[in-house]
Amino acid sequence: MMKRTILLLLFILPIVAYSQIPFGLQPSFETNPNGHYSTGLGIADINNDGWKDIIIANGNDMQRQRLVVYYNRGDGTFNADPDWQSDDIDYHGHLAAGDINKDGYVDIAVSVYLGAGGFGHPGKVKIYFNQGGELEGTPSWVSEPLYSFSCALGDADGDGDLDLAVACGEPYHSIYEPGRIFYNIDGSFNTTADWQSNIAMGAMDVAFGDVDRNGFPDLIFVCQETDNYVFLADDMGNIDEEWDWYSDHPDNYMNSVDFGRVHNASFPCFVSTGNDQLGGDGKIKQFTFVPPVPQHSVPTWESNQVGYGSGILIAEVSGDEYMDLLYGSWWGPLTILTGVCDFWDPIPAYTALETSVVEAIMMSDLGRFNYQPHTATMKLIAKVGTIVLEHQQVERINGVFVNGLLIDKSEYCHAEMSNAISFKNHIMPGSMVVVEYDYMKHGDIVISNWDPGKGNFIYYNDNNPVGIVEVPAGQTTLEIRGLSPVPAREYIELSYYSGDMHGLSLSIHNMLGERVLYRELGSIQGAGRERIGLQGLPAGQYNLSLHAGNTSRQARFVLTP
Ligand SMILES: [Ca+2]
Ligand SMILES: [Ca+2]
Ligand SMILES: [Ca+2]
Ligand SMILES: [Ca+2]
Repeated sequence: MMKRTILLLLFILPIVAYSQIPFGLQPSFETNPNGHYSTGLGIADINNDGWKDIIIANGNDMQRQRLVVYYNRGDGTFNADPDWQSDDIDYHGHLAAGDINKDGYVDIAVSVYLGAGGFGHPGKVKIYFNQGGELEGTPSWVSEPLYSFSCALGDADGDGDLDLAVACGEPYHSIYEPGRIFYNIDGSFNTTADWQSNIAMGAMDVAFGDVDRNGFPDLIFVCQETDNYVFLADDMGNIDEEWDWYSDHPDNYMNSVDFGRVHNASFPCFVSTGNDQLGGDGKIKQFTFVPPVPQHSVPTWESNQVGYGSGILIAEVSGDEYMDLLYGSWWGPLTILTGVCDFWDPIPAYTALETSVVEAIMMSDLGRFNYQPHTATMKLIAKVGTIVLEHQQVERINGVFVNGLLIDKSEYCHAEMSNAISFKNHIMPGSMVVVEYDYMKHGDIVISNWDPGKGNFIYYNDNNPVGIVEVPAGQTTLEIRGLSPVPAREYIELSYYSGDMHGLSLSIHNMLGERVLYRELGSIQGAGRERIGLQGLPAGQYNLSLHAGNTSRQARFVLTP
């Protein structure tokens, strides 16, 4: 029923009025509410089938509930009820996704705001490791007690693995705590934080971002009651325990943060939603960092009043080169501001009709209809530990080459959907780095909703079809729907669609144009999958071609040793 509704909405909605914003005014899909106080949101391929799944942490400060996963049905659509749930319950806050132990499977770190006794009892942060395509039922790592509403994954010590940064504090009762970092030690963690900020904060959110552009990610905390703080990394990538910047701004009551820049020519900035439940003016603030980073600065831009501002995301949705700003609020609509110059037009370009208590907003092309392959070539003039790709939402990294050599995944790390890649061996001046990746174009919007009577929302992008596309009889179509795993090891699996009955064949060529493999797939109409063994082929880049009649489709992949 839901799929039919989606298709109808796409045709009925007045898309002319919002021609540059490709979303309908109502969610295209809503999960069953199930009484969930949904808070944490992640988009990542948990079961390694090549399709990104939706991970939701439920509970907030309302009820002890479960972490759940909705698996992608292989076409960008989802079941209305979770396909997986954790065995344990907690007052779950926000989450972070990334392959923490580098076994090829995405792991999930989750903040827990309160302890089992509720307010007055500190929560914790914990990690559910992915065991070969399924998260473990109970987290195998749990931190010391602390109040935490949010956490982030990034390289905080310049060694090319994902460390866990934790926003700490409980502003409802004016409990301030130091921010924490737990360093990744070959995939495991001490239960007591290795790093503590030298100042206590009422931090609600945390983000990694190279604020001073020294080639190493820094740490941003946004707070309620206390100021916001930035802690800079030194030239070895170690983040300072002493604060380096604070926001010069009275009555600071911030909820969520995102880091990025409005345009490739812009300086780095972070944006944060004001939430005036406890104080402040309830506006979104932007802080821009023009080097050298001062000790404190005022916002470079403010929105009109939002009120109970919550989830926020910098993403390109309007089709120009300027990043747009998506935000939500408690009992408010999804709202989109379009980027102009180095900030955002405060008059919304889009306001949804549906309201909800928005917690987190993310974007990804869930049906992989418009993954954009891109090759970034960077000649470095100074030593760096982390490179930042020009596209804000990176769907997947297909291969990383340093001075012409494909490097193994154990040599670098990146958090899911992040455009920062951190290296174990710092990249020396004069080196050439090439990154093959797919970035998001025409992404879908996913929103976690706290309302126990509302589900989580997906707004599908009007530029993409939804689900498996029905093709009228007689129309010739041929599609490569996916190649996985990326990069390939020993084999690659092709998923494809053929609209007509055709004799299908595939061939693989190396970068010299030599054909290294040819296979007949038989006469096939509809969707299919084919696993292709690659044993004996040298590591490197290859082109795969799928042929049907006079039509062919190509896709490139990387094979690692
Ligand atoms: Ca999946
Ligand atoms: Ca893992
Ligand atoms: Ca690290
Ligand atoms: Ca930095």
